[in-house]
Amino acid sequence: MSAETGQFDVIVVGAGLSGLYALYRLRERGFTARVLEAGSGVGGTWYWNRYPGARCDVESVQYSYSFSKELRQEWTWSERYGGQPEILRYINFVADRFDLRRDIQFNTRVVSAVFNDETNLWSVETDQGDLFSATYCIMATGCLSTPYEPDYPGLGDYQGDLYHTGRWPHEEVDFSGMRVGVIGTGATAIQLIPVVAKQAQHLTVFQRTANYSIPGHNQPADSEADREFEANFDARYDKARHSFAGMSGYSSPRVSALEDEPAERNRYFEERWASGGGTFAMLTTYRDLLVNPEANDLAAEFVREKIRSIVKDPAVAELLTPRNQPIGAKRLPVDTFYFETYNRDNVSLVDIRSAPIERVTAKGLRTSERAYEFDALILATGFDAMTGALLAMNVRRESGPTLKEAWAEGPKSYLGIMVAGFPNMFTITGPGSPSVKMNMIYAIEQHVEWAVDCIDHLRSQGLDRIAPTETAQEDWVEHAREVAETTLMPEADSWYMGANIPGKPRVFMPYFGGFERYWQLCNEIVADGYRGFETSGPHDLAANLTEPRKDPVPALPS
Ligand code: N01
Repeated sequence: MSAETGQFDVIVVGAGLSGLYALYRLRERGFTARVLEAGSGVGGTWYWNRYPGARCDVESVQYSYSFSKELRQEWTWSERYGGQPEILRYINFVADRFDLRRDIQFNTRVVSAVFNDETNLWSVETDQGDLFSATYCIMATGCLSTPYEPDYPGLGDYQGDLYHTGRWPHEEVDFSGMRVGVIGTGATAIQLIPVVAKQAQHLTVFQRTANYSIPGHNQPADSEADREFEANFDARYDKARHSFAGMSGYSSPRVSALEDEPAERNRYFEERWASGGGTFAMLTTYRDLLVNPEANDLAAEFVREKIRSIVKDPAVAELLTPRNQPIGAKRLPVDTFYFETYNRDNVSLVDIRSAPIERVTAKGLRTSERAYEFDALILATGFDAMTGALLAMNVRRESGPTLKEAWAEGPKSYLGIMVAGFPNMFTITGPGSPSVKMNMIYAIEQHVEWAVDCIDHLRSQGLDRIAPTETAQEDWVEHAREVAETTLMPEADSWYMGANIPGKPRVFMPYFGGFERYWQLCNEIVADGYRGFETSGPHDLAANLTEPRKDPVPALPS
């Protein structure tokens, strides 16, 4: 591939759900943009995470772009919770529907992005040797896009098939007749284990921390309900916007879990467990589940009791029972027969908390107690979340510190969307925004719209530079910290806290004040003349900023 150079109004990094919508929106406003994507196709997290059982745990109709009525009406989901292949087909459909591919460069990983104060341009370099420049950079790099591989001694010596769930091969992997090992019992492993167990001759699961999980009760889409959702879309979307997690259809928690009688509480938990409403259904039962340890433990104990009732071997059930961590303080997975899978004869569970993995060997691995041999080893060990992809690039201001230096004590941003000292760079669903604590797709749309409106506003004002003030950023970081500390979130060793990555600062990274509050605040800040931001311009090359194109977006078929 020959190296390219070029100047655009905006460089977008990543062609997942965020990058695609950013491109659509930028074109709509007449900006020139180039999207740079490391993968060979669109889809981001849904492109990379192709492991068996991968599925969204937000209902498909709510995990769809809202911005185009035509798009909503042209696409029909086949399942209540879409599987990865169908979600990837949907994202490809969107790319084709809006003719987005012509502005996307695939197989191109951004290695550095440097802002020059004099030219007012970002210089963006790729691993293909390209050098692009742009007034604005939209980092659509995803929250869970940098896989984490533990640094086990001997990992390079392993001679069997080695997989990481976050970099799954494109061709089908068949584990039939194989001895398979899986390390990890997070949301990913919980989806993968029941599927691999059905194929493998024997599956050994290495668990460090037991996890809560609730059944998804996935089923074919209810076309009547989906039609009704679309017919009432505006009202449903408005409800989602005014909700904590960007979702509609869940009743708001009414009372404290401590206020209900045990029988009533149990009935209510049972109802939610059976509903298949996922994480949100269970965590919105009572208003204090995520803030009061006593209330939380009632829900936790309900799930523990379910585990004991499902898993037949009491010793295995005991090992699978989470303790000393509040339910919901790690992401609460949604499963399809996860706990039931441990009743199979070909599945065994190994506690690596009491007997840690010491090394990977040519044939398998060795814990402090014994050696295991496998034909295939799967690392379901998660991601360097929220900051991993941003810090993997050399992002810096020519005259200032790198982003890595600026975030040495944890990520700092204003609203999770811009970073003081890094002008004209937008971080879609960045740390400090609700992002992973809500319906991601609505979070993405809100951030993209905010960023593109902001760029458009600058153009209309003859300005071309914006960055948050240090003071506004500090206040936001402090506010986000205070909000998190009123909850049980900091108590778990979760990826939200950066606790899964050795040496990563322990900071609760998402904003947990709820979408409604956040969205309204973002709007107020704009209405108040971009309160907390400094703007300036035009700088030298501002005149190059594109005049709006006349017909930037292909006409929709009638
Ligand atoms: O990653 P995780 P994930 N030695 O970090 C273990 C989203 N998602 O890929 O708990 C041994 O949660 C680790 O053990 P411990 C969702 O937001 C969404 O499963 O740290 N074990 C844990 O068991 C989710 O939260 C969907 O003690 C090690 C596991 O590996 C996020 O992705 C579906 C280890 C990692 O769990 C990440 O989930 C799937 C080590 N050195 C995922 N290092 C949807 O439905 C790690 N582990 C949308």
